[in-house]
Amino acid sequence: MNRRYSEPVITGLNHLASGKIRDLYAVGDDLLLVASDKISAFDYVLESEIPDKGRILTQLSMWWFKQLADLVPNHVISADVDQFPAELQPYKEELRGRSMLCRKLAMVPVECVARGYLTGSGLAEYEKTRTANGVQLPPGLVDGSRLDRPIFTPAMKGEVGTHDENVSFDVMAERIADPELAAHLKDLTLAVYSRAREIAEERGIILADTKFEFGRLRGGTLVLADEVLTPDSSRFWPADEWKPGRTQSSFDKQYVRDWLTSPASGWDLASDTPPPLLPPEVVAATRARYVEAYERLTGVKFD
Ligand code: Q0Z
Repeated sequence: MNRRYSEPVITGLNHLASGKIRDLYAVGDDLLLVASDKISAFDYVLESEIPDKGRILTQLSMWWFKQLADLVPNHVISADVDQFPAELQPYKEELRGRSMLCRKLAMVPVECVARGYLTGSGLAEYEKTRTANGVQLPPGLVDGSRLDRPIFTPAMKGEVGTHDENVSFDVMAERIADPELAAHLKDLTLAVYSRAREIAEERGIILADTKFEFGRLRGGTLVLADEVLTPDSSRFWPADEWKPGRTQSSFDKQYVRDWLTSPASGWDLASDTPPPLLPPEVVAATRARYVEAYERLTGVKFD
């Protein structure tokens, strides 16, 4: 697959790592997580950016951390650039709204996925064996079916360049060699997801599934890390379009996917060539969807 990784956006900072669309820097003993405006689709990072996407997703993550604070502590020290350490002040306008200063944790090497609706890799396994990550599910479920009881479907790093591998709870517990930690991860993941699913549902957004990352403080306290419950770490579906039995519309990326796979784009998904630039109207419509998700969930206008 032809993936292009971003250059670290802020020269002058101690760059540690980059994801497809985010960058991580060391700041003293802490970490700075910076969200870009980049967007991925069909496993490509697109040439076009979505204005304000990094700020929207960072503010949404911060809002969720506050909603969840009674269930789990989180890694955030501050997302207010005016409170950042002196060494970051030269970059504050670049960082404003889209960065979080975080405690550095010992990360648990498990992608903690919760699913409240069946789709994607969960559906694929279900269709073969009526299980997801080894968990038995009721008969008759189809793409997009709601699960009355959300399930924990952990994933772990496979070979480099491949997607994470879904594993059963027992395999995950074996691999981390800590059954108590495994049980704690499952309980926290399901508690946090269930709370979030309920909140989102009240606001017309289906949070089909989500991925959490946890780490531990010195002393062992389990802490929720990374970004949380954004459209980049979760599947968001518009509730008013939900119809089990077909691929659901993506709350945020549907315009991008529809245009890229339409004749208008001139692009062939099977071609192994990178996707073209998005037309301005697709960029604008997509930005509007991110803003709408933020505003519907938080009830706050995005400035
Ligand atoms: C998160 C990632 C990104 C690349 C490491 N609080 C933490 N303590 C220790 N490690 C991490 C965190 Cl959040 C950590 N990632 C994911 C984010 C770019 C990779 F922006 N990697």
